[in-house]
Amino acid sequence: MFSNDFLMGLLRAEHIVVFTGAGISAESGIPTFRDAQTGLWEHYDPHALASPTGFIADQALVWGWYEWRRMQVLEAAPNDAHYAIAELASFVERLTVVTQNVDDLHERAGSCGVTHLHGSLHHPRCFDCGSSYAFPSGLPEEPAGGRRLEPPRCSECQGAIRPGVVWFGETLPSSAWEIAEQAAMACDVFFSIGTSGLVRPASQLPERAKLHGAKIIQINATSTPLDSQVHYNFQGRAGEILPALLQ
Ligand code: BJW
Ligand code: ZN
Repeated sequence: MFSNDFLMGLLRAEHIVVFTGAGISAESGIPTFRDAQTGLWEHYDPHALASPTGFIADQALVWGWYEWRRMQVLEAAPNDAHYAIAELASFVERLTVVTQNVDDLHERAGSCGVTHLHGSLHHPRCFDCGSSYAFPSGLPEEPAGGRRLEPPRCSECQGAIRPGVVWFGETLPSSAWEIAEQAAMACDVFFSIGTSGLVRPASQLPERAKLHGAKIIQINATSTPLDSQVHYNFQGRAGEILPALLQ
């Protein structure tokens, strides 16, 4: 499956960036956003659920939906793709993992210093004053499976607590974006794994890396707009392709 040129390029790399999207967690049972039939946006309205205006319009709908998704993640386990990426760190001088995912499956597989471009399900904050909050660890006794649920209130200002994710129309956390941009511009090899590449500004990272001389490798189950730009394209399941790469 992998040519000698490809493998030698990887071995010589001083800095590898692994950029991931929802597809990497699909084999852990976490739904993607845009896959036909199974994608979240096939069944749920992104304007109502993933925008500040949606939260203002119906806080209980949004908070309940995100609690349902957080439960799914708590009940899921990392898959072979997450583990392969964590293992890759011991083969190369420098590995930067940048994810669009709001789950913590990279961390639970052993990756360190993961950059979350779109925030985290596990770090809610106050909608009004921005104070950070933490959930108690472990599964709650009664998971709130997609039901309407009023969000807790902020102890500082009594504002509503919101999910700690980046919604449409919101800017990405500046420190995370800076790390991702710098890493893309400095790396020799850039992996794009399990992302449709449709959401900006994250989708611009592979192009940025290529402009600065990196080899671009894509692993995705379906074709994407990146297909014509990459040096190596592996179409298939990340949980099969990545472990084969490291054998
Ligand atoms: C596998 C696999 C397996 C499956 N193995 N592969 C017009 C109107 C309004 C806004 C815009 C507009 N035009 C552009 C914008 C900007 C907007 C945007 O890009 N929209 C486009 C969708 C059009 N972007 C933003 O708003 C961003 N902010 C911004 O631009 O700020 C500046 C600004 C501010 C104000 C005004 C204007 C500009 C913020 C984007 C935030 C995205 N948020 C979400 C939700 C996060 C919270 C949550 O989880 O609910 O992030 S949307 C959703 O998409 C989520 C994901 O991180 C993101 C990317 O999705 P991803 O990961 O690529 O998943 P999929 O499902 O798309 O793809 C999965 C792939 O895996 C598929 O290809 C499968 O085939 C594959 N796969 N199984 C390998 N086993
Ligand atoms: Zn507050």
